[in-house]
Amino acid sequence: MARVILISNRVAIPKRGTHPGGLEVALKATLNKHTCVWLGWSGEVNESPGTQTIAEGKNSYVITDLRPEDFDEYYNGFANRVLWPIFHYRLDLAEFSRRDLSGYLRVNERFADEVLKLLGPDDIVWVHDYHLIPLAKALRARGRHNRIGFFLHIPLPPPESLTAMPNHEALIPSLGDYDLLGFQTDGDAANFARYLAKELGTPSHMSLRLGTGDRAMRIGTFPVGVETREFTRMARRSMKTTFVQRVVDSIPGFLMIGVDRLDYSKGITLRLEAYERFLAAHSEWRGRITYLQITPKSRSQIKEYAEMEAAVNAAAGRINGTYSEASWSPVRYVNRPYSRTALAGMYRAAHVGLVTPMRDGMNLVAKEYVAAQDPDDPGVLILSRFAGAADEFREALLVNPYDPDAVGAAIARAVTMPREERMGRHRELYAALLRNDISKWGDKFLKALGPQERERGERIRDSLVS
Ligand code: ADQ
Repeated sequence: MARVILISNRVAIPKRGTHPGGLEVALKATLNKHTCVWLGWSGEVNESPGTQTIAEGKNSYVITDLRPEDFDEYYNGFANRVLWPIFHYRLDLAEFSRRDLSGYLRVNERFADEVLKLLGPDDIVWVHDYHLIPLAKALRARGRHNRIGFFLHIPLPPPESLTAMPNHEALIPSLGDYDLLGFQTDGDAANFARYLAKELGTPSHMSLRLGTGDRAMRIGTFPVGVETREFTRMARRSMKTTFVQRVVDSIPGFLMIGVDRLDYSKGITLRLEAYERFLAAHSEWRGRITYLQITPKSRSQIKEYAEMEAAVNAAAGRINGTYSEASWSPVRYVNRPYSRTALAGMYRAAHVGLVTPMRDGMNLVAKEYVAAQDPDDPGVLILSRFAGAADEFREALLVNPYDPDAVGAAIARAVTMPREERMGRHRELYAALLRNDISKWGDKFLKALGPQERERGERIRDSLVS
């Protein structure tokens, strides 16, 4: 079988403790089954960037540094100040500059040069996420005809928003140089098809001829999942550890948990407001529920993130100032990461999982929370209807995160939900998790991308991959 070349902004090297979100877990099965090379940014910034190759069993990891201007223009600039907000439906937060765009394109060219050094003719290339949209185009320009797939981990907005991005006319159609485009939900895939129909006049049924030569690009939906049964076992074991027991013992009454990177897309400020309304309307719960919000900081160099950090601090401080007593604080706000095991145990200990992003590609926290529950006495998941996970999790308490009163009412419903109902909902949610277990995710994508599919010719071109 051909090698799989994985390319993403950050690389998770085993035993080095790097945590690029859920990507490491998502790619675990692929890394185990195939011979892989995983290439990306080392996380280091310096004037004379180097590239390092680390062998680990049959796989290898190629990490390359960024120059200071690359870090500013590519990472903090175009990727996180333009693509991230626009793709999360936040046109108001996008700050476009031509300099950042050219930095973004330059780093993509550099990544393409690095890939070229190791790419064999039969290798399959799998590119991840919004940082690397033009990578296939850069590889095609270097004469490479390998199968190249792209998976977008974040949402794709409707064309009405996407077209507000300066230079979208060049960037978005460059996705046509991939053989397969994977999205988290059917809604994202449909938004992309609508963009193509509107902007390029491509027929909007999902068989697309775009890009160079006679290649047919296809699009499909591949919802990211978690390692369900393994996570359940981990949560069960972790619940018994001294660490989790201490957390449990330190909390009078019910525990409600939120776990997110500190990011405006996650809706943490409005979520706190919802909890405040719940406490105001339900005085009987004061002293009997604690909301633990675990939120490691991210992208702090970007102004919008620093502002949001201040807003979250202020909201948590206000609620604690208003409602705390000597023996109880309503909010416990923690700015640090925890191990996966510790998180699993805390999820299991929590009576309510509060996951209310304003917009999210999938949201793995919602899935981890469900996987962690005790099926005989499960907690209740409150989930934003704007998380990709809501497509699969119809039995969660689905809420509109823009409506703090409704989220507050959902908290009241969750803490009083009878056990039978909790068990019934959990059964359905768990079944949904198993249907899209992460162990099958990589295979589904690679199978759809692989050369065996190409040989089947026209028939494949006419089908939507799912
Ligand atoms: P993220 O925006 O990073 O991912 P999410 O899907 O919630 O969001 O994944 C976060 C991961 O980080 C989870 O596995 C979670 O356990 C972990 N994490 C969060 N806080 C932590 C903490 N304090 N300590 C340790 N670990 C923590 C992007 C997209 C999502 C999409 C994923 C995967 O934005 O929509 O679901 O990629 O495709």
